[in-house]
Amino acid sequence: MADLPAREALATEICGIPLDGPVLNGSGTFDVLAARQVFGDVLIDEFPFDCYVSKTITMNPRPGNPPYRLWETPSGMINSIGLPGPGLDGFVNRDLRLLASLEVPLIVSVMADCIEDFVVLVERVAAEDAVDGIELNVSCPNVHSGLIVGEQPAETEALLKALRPLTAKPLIVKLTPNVANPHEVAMGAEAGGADAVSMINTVKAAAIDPQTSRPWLGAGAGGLSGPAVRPIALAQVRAVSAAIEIPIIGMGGITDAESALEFILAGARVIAVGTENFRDPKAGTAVTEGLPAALARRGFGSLAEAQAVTLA
Ligand code: RRO
Repeated sequence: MADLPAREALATEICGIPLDGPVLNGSGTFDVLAARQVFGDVLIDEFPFDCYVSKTITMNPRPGNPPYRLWETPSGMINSIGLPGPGLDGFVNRDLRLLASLEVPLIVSVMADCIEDFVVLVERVAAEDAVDGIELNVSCPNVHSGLIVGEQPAETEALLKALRPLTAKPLIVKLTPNVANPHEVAMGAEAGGADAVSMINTVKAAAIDPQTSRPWLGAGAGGLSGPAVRPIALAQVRAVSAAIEIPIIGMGGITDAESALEFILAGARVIAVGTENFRDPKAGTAVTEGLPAALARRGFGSLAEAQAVTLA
């Protein structure tokens, strides 16, 4: 076993944003505002992530989907949250103030159902000094807006071509796993000028209420996440990393340092913890603390050495 890498050996970057380590949160899986209400400043002062990704922001306030919104599965969870949120004004005027006080870089996730609204969201969010990057959520399984941009390579490329001139800040495209060839959508994002892709969003899924024999989730169906989807995510990260040059933020069922490292070895530059945050709000910290030993076990002296591995 190699010597245990020091904490500094986890330092990295994504799209030019310097990071103390490779651990982000998946959008919508760690609500800083709620965490402060429940846990006080503990989780803010010892923040579990090296970069914070906001929940997805929409143009107008939304109530979200009708209940029920969650269903636990073997090794996973189905959600059908449906993007509840304060809308763009509410986010910029209220939530962003707290997020700006975090001591880590901030990526804001946005979603719209037409290019015009994406333009408004990106222009407004990019103008905020506190925002280091923007994630374009083109892959939510829980909103029925007609065309899902992220399922079509040409639509994804056209969206990026419209947004790219609006800002020099990094644009990250959140990919859906619910297509036969995610690498083609990733190539569309790259051709349109994206700086990175993040993957995977949740896998389309449903659950039946044992009492009523009707769909459990209020919206009928939702998205599966957690360790159950990890092998799917790893396969897709491998396929996408072979097809594009821009970096990948890898996620899908990461629970610990070992599973985080699997994503790095599959081709992700950095990783995000999602569903595990619901079980343990300090899961991000646990991943970071376990990484030096996980790297050493595989003979790596730093994160950079693992990032440099290209699997055949
Ligand atoms: O809010 C949601 O229901 C949701 C979103 Br925006 C997403 O991107 N992925 C997901 O599983 N749920």
